[in-house]
Amino acid sequence: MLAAPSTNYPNAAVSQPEPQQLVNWMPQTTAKFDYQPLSLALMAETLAEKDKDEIQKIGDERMDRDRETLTKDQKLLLFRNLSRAMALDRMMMRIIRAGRMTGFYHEGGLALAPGTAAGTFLHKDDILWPHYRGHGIAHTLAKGVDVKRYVAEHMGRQAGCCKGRSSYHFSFPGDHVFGSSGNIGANFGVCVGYGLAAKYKSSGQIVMNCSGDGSYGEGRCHEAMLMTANWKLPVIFWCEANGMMQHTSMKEAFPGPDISILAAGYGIPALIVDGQDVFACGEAALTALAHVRAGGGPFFVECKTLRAQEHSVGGVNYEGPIARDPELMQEWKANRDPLKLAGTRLIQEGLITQEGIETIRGEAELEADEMEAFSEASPKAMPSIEELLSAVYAA
Ligand SMILES: Cc1ncc(C[n+]2csc(CCOP(=O)(O)OP(=O)(O)O)c2C)c(N)n1
Repeated sequence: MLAAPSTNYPNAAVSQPEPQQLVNWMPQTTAKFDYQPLSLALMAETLAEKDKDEIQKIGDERMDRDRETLTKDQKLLLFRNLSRAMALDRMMMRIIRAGRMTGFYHEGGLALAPGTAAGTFLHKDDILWPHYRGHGIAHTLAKGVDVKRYVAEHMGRQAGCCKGRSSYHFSFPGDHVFGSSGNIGANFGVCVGYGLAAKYKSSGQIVMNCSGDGSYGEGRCHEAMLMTANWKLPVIFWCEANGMMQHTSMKEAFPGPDISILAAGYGIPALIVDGQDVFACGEAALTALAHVRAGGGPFFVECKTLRAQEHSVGGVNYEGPIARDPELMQEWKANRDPLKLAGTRLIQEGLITQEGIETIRGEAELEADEMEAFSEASPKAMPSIEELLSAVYAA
């Protein structure tokens, strides 16, 4: 019988490499890819064609269906929901800048088309975990949830959906909307559970599991992809890829331009779409939903989008130690605004007039103003210690 080692690392003195050796041993993955500058790598139409084709081929081979297309009504609905989401995002920015919000705000800005598309075609019973950018408002309101209590929550009011105690760590259990966690990647494990429960109960529910590209640096994403693929769970991996995670760019953190390549390893079909094009995102959502509803197992959608401002309001807009180019951000705002792009398309296709667009936008602004007034009218939450403790489930 072998003698038990005296320590956990009996040969520690001889086998532990020096830090320098470790660095040399690591595969130099980032050197394998010739990255374009961030601004170009992010835009779907300027993706390295080889990678884009490769991903689409992988997806198409594993899909037993054609991609879905949108009807006129579906396009108009997407446009309306995007208008609402962007109006609400602007209102949230006004509130936080005026010092009337409790906690943080992670501006949605130009990145709200993917979330809008993710929520718009879900059924009421489907489960949604929104991405936290724009605090999930685009996804949540597009699913049909009345989000005024969520606005009140941000303002620390009694009418808030969690009685004004949570800032943006909300949930709407009755609407099957869960999230968000301060722990990036928390969505993965939980969404496997929702998917397993849905399959076990044959409930017909689909899980829309949204998160940023940064969350795919978490090991949990691999477990989630493996389990959902192996058990053919009804889960959509909806990745809102803005190329940044706080102050680190994805080109520093990921060895290739497309996160969705990860799905190939698990046999999960994947689509890459331009996240500034709400209609492309909508088609991807419909395709993913059709695949999953037909029992095809999980599906992966990568929406290439943009973060044209700092990570959260009041922070710095840096990539590593270097400020991100303000002119580039302005250029994106001028040329890559998803609402302007969608409006132009609708007019070109003869689906709406300029007047019609103005009406929808006006209604969206009004709705945002009403939500602000509703929140403002509610008393500030001043819970007693006993009330606070009643909401603590673990310590
Ligand atoms: C486990 C974990 N690691 C790090 C953080 C700090 N953090 C908060 S947001 C964020 C960036 C996430 O990037 P991404 O998921 O791509 O979303 P984005 O903000 O770009 O929309 C990081 C690293 C965290 N909250 N949780």
